[in-house]
Amino acid sequence: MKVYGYPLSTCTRKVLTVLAEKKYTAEFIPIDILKGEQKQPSYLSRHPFGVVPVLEDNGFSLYESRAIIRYLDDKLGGTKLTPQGREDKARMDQWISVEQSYFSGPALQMIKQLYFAPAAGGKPDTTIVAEARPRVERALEVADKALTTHDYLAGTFSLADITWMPYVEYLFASKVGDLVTNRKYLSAWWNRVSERPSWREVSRLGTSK
Ligand SMILES: N[C@@H](CCC(=O)N[C@@H](CS)C(=O)NCC(=O)O)C(=O)O
Repeated sequence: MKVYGYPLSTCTRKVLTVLAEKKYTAEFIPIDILKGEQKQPSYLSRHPFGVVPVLEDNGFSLYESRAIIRYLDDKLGGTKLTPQGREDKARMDQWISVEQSYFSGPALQMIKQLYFAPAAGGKPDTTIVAEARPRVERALEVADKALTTHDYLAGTFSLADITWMPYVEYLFASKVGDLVTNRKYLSAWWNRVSERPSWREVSRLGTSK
């Protein structure tokens, strides 16, 4: 099995975290998105939209991180990351959809301005941050409320938690971790999930903090 990705990329990290949970070692092919390798014809033949990650498994090729992690959980042994019950599984899908629809977009807008722009020697665009921040807060508020009755988004640790984690980590790296720590249940959730050996292993790959 091969994973084409970039270790600091949030979507690559979802895939690597699932592999670590499964204790499965895939061959990692680095694609340097800062150098534009994801737009080279050789890579575009694997991913028509020119982004990472891509999974290749014995002739089967798949892109889109959320599709890849579902495939890996279904295929590989080890810790099951999809709840068995119909309602809990639907709840997991709901939270993956919430991440994609309402959280990661505005979170990445903040992260690009507050983490990546300064890291490249630039200044954050405060207008973009001001526009994105309330949308991030709204998503975190909704998650915090849900976590008052559950330790994890879908009841047990699942793919849903994994899809949220890379963005939450980058909020801390962007020095707006108070958005998380100010929310009691979300903060407790972050402490729980970020202590998992799989996440520690993936975090070590990059110096995002
Ligand atoms: N919906 C895609 C998004 C992939 C994506 O946007 N990847 C980013 C890194 S997290 C990327 O490759 N960016 C480089 C670019 O946009 O050229 C997925 O979930 O896999």
